[in-house]
Amino acid sequence: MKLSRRAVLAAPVALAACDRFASAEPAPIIVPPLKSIAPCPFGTAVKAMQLDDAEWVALARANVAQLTPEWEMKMEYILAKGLDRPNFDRSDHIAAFAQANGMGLHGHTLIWYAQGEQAFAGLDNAAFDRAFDGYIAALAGRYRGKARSWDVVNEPILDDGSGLRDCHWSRRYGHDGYILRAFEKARIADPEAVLFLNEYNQESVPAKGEQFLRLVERLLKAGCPLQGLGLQSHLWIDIPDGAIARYYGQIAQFGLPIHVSELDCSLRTEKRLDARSQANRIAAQTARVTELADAFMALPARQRYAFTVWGLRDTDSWYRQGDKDDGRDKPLPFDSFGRPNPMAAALANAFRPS
Ligand code: 9MR
Repeated sequence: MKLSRRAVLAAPVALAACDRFASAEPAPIIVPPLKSIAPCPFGTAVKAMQLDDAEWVALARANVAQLTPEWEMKMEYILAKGLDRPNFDRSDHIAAFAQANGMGLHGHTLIWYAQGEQAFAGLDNAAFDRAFDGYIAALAGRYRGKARSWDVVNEPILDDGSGLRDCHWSRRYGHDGYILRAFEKARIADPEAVLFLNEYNQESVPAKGEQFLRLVERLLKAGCPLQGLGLQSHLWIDIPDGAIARYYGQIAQFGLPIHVSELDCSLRTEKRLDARSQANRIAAQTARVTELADAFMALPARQRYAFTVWGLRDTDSWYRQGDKDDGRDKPLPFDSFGRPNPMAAALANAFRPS
């Protein structure tokens, strides 16, 4: 029964409680390897440099069955030297590591409003078309048979959900037009890969979720080879209770595979005065992650495509890089030493069959 399972995993090691020498250190959290209990491939984002970090490699081999390149399969890296000098060295390295370790590879991302503006600047229409189609053909074609799926288009919707973003792609092909074109070209480049539309805040910002559902409807009606829906799931602790579960009830209607594609849950809030303790924030995080994982588990098995976290250790997170790092956020399932966080226990509890 669910409650008792949760209690077991979250409970301190019983012996420690009886030991008069027990320290005040919280008892270790013990979880099975996440890939062994997830209902589908359990994945993580990866940066090529992590492949040289023995601790990261050991944690990944134990827990994950699939990799998503965090940034080195994007235009910002591949086209850094220009359209005519694409650089696939790091994405090749990640793909080879995945293959050597029996892990799946999820391609991220072919077309994104945030990338490629500089590389495509100044092209006339015919050259733009050649470059757009050629990029997708080159990248998706290169990993044909290696990537099991692709985020073909990333984040097309405005943050407030009021419509689709204007960008260099939409200015040439129209708002739905660039998405349709990208999917068609990806389909040709790799006829077997599962093609995803990927977006954040669908389950947390109702207007954005609504806009995503309408976009999916239009694309399917237009004959787009869209085959999967990516919910990035960059969660935060104050998402209202029930919002995530409600959205899963709506998005499941299409019958398409769903990928939790970039899960993390920041403990930070934007409230200027927020005196909540770290323990209180972690309890809220557990509630949000549990709601998400339970909603995913409630999908029909054929719709549970993969479940990916956006990094393994807190210190691997984009929230903990550079200026953004407050030194305290714990958005991921493992701490900086690779020990399970409460988030790992929340996932394990949701994944394990009752
Ligand atoms: O985590 C990624 C970070 O390392 C990169 O610098 C950044 C820009 O490429 O992208 C981050 O990942 C984003 C993902 O590609 C799309 N959804 C939001 C993610 C977090 O910003």
